[in-house]
Amino acid sequence: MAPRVRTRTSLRAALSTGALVRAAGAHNALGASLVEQAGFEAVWASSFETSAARCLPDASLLTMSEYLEAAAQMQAACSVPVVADVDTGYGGVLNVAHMVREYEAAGITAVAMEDKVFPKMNSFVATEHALLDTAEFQHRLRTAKEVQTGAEFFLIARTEALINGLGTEEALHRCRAYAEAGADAVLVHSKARTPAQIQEFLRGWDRRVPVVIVPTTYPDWSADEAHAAGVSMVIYANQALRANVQSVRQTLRTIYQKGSSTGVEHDIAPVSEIFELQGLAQWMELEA
Ligand code: SPV
Ligand code: MG
Repeated sequence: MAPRVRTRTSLRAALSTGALVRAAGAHNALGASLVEQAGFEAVWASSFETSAARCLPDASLLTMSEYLEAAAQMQAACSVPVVADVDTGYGGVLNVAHMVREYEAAGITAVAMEDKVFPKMNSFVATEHALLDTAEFQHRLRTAKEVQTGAEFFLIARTEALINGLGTEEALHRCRAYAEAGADAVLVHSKARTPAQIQEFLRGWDRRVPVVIVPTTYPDWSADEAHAAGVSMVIYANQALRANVQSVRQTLRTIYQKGSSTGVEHDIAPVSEIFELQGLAQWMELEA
């Protein structure tokens, strides 16, 4: 039991103010804490990061329980909401129902589910990215909303239409259908190098539910610009993981080559900061 008292805000509450919600990706509690400390309003429990943390491709290889355990550990360490990336919902309609029950029971109040066929592959991998029928995905969304028990539970419906190579019209058609089926927000993903596709989508969107984007391949479009264009939530899905890989690699290389850690001491966090992230002072108070 962590002795820290945490005030949880829900994603629903954060989005209801109309302010932009910024999320950043993580794969464990430590990463999620760093996201929160940096000021982000939400943590993205990324399937890409969670898979990479196991040195596995983001290809539906881990089970729902493994993704849930990671997301729940992140939520336990944070007071901002964790938005769990639940891929395709881990199977058919019944798997989706089971997923919603399990995630809610574990304290996760926001999930993002995508309209690809299981097993899915990460959106940036050059492969087919087959989509589910719109009606079938609507069925899954309706089921998810039907079985949710808490009023705060928030369902983001993600379309991979643009990832598949279908145009903006198909993405709009699907997102309208998903909103009709009860989705609380839509996520329109793009792997284009500019925000043009997303901007076209936003011009055609009637704003019936909030729009979420993941600007990995079009990083020059700022959060403020996206917000002004009608985006409600921006997810920086994997930058922390990539920063981690680069800096750890560099640090270890230097220590190994120099035969001491002197040269990196100024570039790495002091042990006292790790104590802080561990909540050590509170634990020691508890003992006293
Ligand atoms: C993730 O971070 O797992 C995502 C975003 O779903 S992407 O990797 O772009 O598919
Ligand atoms: Mg993912």
